[in-house]
Amino acid sequence: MSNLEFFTHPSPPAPERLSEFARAVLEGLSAPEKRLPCKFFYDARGSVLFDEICELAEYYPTRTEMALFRAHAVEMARAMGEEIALIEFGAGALSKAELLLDALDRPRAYVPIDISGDYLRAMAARLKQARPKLNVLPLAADFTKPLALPQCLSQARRVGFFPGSTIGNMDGAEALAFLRKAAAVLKGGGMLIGVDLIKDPQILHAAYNDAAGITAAFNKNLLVRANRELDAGFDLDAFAHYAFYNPAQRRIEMHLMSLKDQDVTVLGRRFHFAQGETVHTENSYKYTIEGFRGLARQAGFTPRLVWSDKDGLFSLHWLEC
Ligand code: AVJ
Repeated sequence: MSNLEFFTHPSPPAPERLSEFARAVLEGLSAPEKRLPCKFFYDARGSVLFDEICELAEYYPTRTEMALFRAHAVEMARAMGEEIALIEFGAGALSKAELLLDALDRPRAYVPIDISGDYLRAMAARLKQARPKLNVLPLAADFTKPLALPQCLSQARRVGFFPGSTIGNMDGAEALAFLRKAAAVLKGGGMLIGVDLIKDPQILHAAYNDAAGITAAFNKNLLVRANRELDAGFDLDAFAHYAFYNPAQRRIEMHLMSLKDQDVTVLGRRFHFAQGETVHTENSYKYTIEGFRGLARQAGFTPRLVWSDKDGLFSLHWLEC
């Protein structure tokens, strides 16, 4: 190998030196059906785009769930109990927890967990300013991995909080495994969990294909992130946002579709995309109320109260463990 070749074609970095995102992209684009895990949407820009999605007219889950908190926070807080440690999985902007925290009887701690570290610290600092007496313990972590809770919580009644139907991003086996682990960590307490419901597919379709194109930008942000962090060469105009409801699987699927035959380089490796080929970027599973209660039971929870809006769009479940 000549020197020139050495410099123009550096060998790809050894796998163990790569970031988790890098490994996921290389692996996901090498698979026969290309895929990327949805958790990588949430860099700083992705977290802001997600907040914008939550404000969209077409995106019913956030406002429906917020209305359920406003209407039933007192009843929810009573079920959760007094002096609890509230542990939120995927806390985002913390806006849902605020409604609950107002209703809770002397909460001992609020532990927001989020993968978007800088965003989480900024949101936690803002919450701390608004509520100086609340013990806010932000944890920048991937909650799908084993995680260590602060030692000081071992004696407290621990209650999980998992709103937004984030559980919908997991397939059945992943959801069951997550709920089992949560039940072990929260033993003696419980969990309040938001679950999106099966409904008219046109409502679902609109929610993931908004007119303003924010969901498309959120989806394509994966490519923007790869271009920035992995020296990738994705042409954003050569990929389309593609989201649809798959009724057999009871899920919304999001994909990025290649609009032409093309090769894209990522970390010095070349990947081919045929015209019409897709990268599967997210699933968002929808449940029936009874179906979800069955899953919770299988995971070792006892399902108790359920709250739902009159149109049956969204549900909140209080589970004991
Ligand atoms: C993060 C699970 C609430 O599945 O609805 C929104 C993410 N993706 N629009 C969902 C999302 C596209 C969202 N959750």
